[in-house]
Amino acid sequence: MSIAEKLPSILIANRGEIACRVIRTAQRLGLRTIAVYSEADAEALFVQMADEAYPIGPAPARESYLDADKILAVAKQAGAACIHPGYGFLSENADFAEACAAAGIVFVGPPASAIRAMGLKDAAKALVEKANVPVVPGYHGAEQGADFLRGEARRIGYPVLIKAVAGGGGKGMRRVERPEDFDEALASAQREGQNAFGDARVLVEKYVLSPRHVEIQVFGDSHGNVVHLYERDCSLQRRHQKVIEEAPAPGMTAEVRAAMGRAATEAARAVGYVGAGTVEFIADGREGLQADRFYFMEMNTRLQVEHPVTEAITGLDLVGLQLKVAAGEPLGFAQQDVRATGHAVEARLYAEDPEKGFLPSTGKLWALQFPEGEGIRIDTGVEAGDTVTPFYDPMIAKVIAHGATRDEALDRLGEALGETLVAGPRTNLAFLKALTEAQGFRDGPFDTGFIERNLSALGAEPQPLDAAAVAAAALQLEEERQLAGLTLASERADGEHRSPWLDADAFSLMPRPPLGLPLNVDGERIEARIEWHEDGAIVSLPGHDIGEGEHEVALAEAEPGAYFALHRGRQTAVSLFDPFGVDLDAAAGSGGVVKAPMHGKLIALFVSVGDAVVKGQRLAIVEAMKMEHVLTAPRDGTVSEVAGVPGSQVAEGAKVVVLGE
Ligand code: MV4
Repeated sequence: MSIAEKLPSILIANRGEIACRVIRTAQRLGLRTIAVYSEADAEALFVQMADEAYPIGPAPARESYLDADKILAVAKQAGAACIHPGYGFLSENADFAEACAAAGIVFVGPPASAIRAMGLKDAAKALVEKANVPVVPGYHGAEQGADFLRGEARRIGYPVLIKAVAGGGGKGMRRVERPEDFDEALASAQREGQNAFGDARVLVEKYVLSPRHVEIQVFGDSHGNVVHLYERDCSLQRRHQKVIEEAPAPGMTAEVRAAMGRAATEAARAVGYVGAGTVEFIADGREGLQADRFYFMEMNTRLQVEHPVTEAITGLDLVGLQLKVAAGEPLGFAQQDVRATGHAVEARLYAEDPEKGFLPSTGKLWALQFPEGEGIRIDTGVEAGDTVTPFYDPMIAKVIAHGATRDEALDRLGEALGETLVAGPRTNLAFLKALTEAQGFRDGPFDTGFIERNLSALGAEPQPLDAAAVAAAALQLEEERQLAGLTLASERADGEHRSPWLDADAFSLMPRPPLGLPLNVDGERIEARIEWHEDGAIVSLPGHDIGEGEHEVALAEAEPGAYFALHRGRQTAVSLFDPFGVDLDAAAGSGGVVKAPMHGKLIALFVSVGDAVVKGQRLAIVEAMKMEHVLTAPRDGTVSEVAGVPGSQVAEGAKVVVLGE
């Protein structure tokens, strides 16, 4: 019996690229696909792709993609045989998995008991330790008093890491170097754990130095088979957000792979695992990967964002395998049948601004274009014209490259990124391209601190004006201005209302004088000077070197007279200067205004009006997306204004503290 005979229809309880990804395989296998969507996603690609689609509520995830009851009601109404949760949202919600089963709908994922067993860090560690899986030395017990835990930290030896028991993704995690810093770090980790997960309990571990994140993809079926599909290296992260993932891991040996693969499948067996899962290890990377220097971190009981690199090297369709296993069939292959070919890398293209501390960026995608090429795969859930909203993860696409060697894969990835065009929101495109070329990443070994140590070399700091981009846009705008017959104030100095240079006859008779074209460049007024010569025009910008352009500038029109000039992965917004259209706030620069990085809650304020502060001093803490963001002074100064009191909500970009001289 085929998969589609056992599971004729599937509801995808997710959105964006992963919903598209699941739909593609489900349709290939002949399943009827059912999408659910929030008000923000009515026009989204995944809704268009699905055979059927049902609205499930307002944009905030809590009222739509996280509303288990609503999704189950739709599943019953539409007659869905199974539900694929994707990643995030309800994917690791044991209650939801159970509710599906109770409704007679197959949950495409592990049994609820396995999700629960791996959900709590301390319990999961104790459990896998019994199955002979190595765990980091530490205290994972119930006693939570500060004095006791400080004693445990001393016993374990500094540096230590305090982690919220219910944590994940770095939330509620504090590295402590010295005993005297222990209490403050403990209080902060407990507070974050309480706020984010409603659980203030922590565990204390030895801090693994030069940590590398290596994870093993595992698969189980309902017949007791468990295999692993090699490893992925996800060490290239920033603040626990993966940036580039790859398979296999650089420096992996057959011996370490066998040991890690065995540990991962043992961990999976220990909880009766069925379906796709990932066992995360942390490896001490100081002397290369070693069979006795990796430790179980956690198990993710879902399909992961980075699964395409595993698909690229193994040639397997992991969603197809999930459906096969969900239909009750055996995997159909054994460990020794799993082969890997070549090397694969994945880069996550995000709507965020590396030049502004990776702040999420939103807005309409005026242009979006991806290349095709040998070994290139693009997984995306958006198209030109869509809007990146603040409601969901701002990932625009995953760019995946496969090659015979790591170098070839990285070359292909870099080339693909170079041919990718995005206009509208700021993106990390240039940053990703720089990473593919970074010597330290190319040569290895690199650990999870690589990005943070190389921010400047990777261009993740304010960059000077892209004069080549502005020049290209200036010429385009000037050409359009001539075609439209618009005159500039400077051309009207003599009282004429029509420039003689817009008149074809006059143009042919006289040499054309240089022109000063007033522009709005990313909210700043800049005058471009255009000079005409026999073989074309030359643009110069006062105080800026345009340089020889070996890289093409692509122009994406936003509205008449306004362009995004795309150049080397960066964008510059250029329009004819309109004094009433300028964002004065942006043009003035932030100076001493310290703003909330995201929508959130002000949970601590350390200064009041009149306080003298020094650059880098902590001013306030904003809690957003369940994480604490410390706001620091951008320079020395005196506090001239404090907006808000602890406990109050702050909007993204709202000023929190203002510094005077
Ligand atoms: C650690 C560690 C060092 N020692 N545990 C970060 C997220 C969470 N999954 C576990 N993490 C870490 N746990 C010990 N005992 C360093 C990290 C860590 C890290 C781990 C994986 C990937 C990126 C990381 C970045 C910083 C810290």
